[in-house]
Amino acid sequence: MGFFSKIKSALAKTREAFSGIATLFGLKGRVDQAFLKQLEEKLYLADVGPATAPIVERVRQAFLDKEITGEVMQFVKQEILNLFAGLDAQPHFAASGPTVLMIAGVNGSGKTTTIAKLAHRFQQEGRRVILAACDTFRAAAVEQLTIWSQRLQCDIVKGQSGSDPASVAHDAVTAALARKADVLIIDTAGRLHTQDHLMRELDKIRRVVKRQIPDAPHETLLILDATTGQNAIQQAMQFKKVVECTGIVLTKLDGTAKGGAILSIKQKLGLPVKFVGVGEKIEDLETFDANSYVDALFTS
Ligand SMILES: Nc1nc2c(ncn2[C@@H]2O[C@H](COP(=O)(O)OP(=O)(O)OP(=O)(O)O)[C@@H](O)[C@H]2O)c(=O)[nH]1
Ligand SMILES: [Mg+2]
Repeated sequence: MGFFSKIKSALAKTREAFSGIATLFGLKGRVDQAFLKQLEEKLYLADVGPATAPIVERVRQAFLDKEITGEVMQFVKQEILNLFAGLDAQPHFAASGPTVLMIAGVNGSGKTTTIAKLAHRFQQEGRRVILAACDTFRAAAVEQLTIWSQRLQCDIVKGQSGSDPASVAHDAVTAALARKADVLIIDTAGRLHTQDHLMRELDKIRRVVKRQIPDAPHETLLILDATTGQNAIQQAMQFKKVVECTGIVLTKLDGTAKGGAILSIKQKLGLPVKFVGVGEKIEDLETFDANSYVDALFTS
């Protein structure tokens, strides 16, 4: 399945929310206050959030008192697409030597699952992957990642339970360099933004990694659970204050009607969505493509 069909089925519930919007454009009538009100309501229902008002305002300016036509829908689609403009959704790789990816996000957002999916994807591309189990707070977290490494048949570097995550990261970078790995993916604890010391630790991991590979981590991906909609964005804003993030992975896009929240990510965070999680299986991770996303939203 290509991105379009996958994203289309993953967005089933979000599309239900959007289908109301698509229906609006099929109505006979005019772009008047009542129409604009309905457009606004429906965008909010899809959890588009703060991006809603500017979209409605632009439609008002461009079309007030004109007939509702396909042109209006095209305009709204383009407005939505513009929300993603100017951000590079491509993952970055090191020019030479191992690419280091650091994965951060709150408990249960889907970090470990996403790491497995990313590892699988990179392996499919012929890259040699090593995992670093830097979530040393929970023994179960290390076990979970170990099971994935066995399934994926890739190396994993881990420490004793409760050991210093930054020292595990250090060992992992050493291993990645020695074994000439292409990609090192670092799992981190599910941090709550209120836990100051945990945030400081993320920073410490970062610094330790940099000491060995100055331009690493090449990506610091923040994992956000799409089912929490606008809350995920609030969470990300807290994270961003302390951790330098380079992109977002939006997980669990399947099974939520809040997929519209993605539209306010750039506005609120200024970060690109690089990948989306569309299911629990290892292959259920897609690179994000704004055109397909917007087309899928408006396809019945
Ligand atoms: N449906 C769906 N479920 C997902 C997706 N990504 C992750 N999950 C599920 O979300 C749950 C939590 O995932 P984990 O990967 O363990 O999350 P985590 O962030 O590592 O959690 P902690 O280690 O506890 O902080 C698991 O049941 C996953 O199967 C997705 O894209 N779609
Ligand atoms: Mg985990």
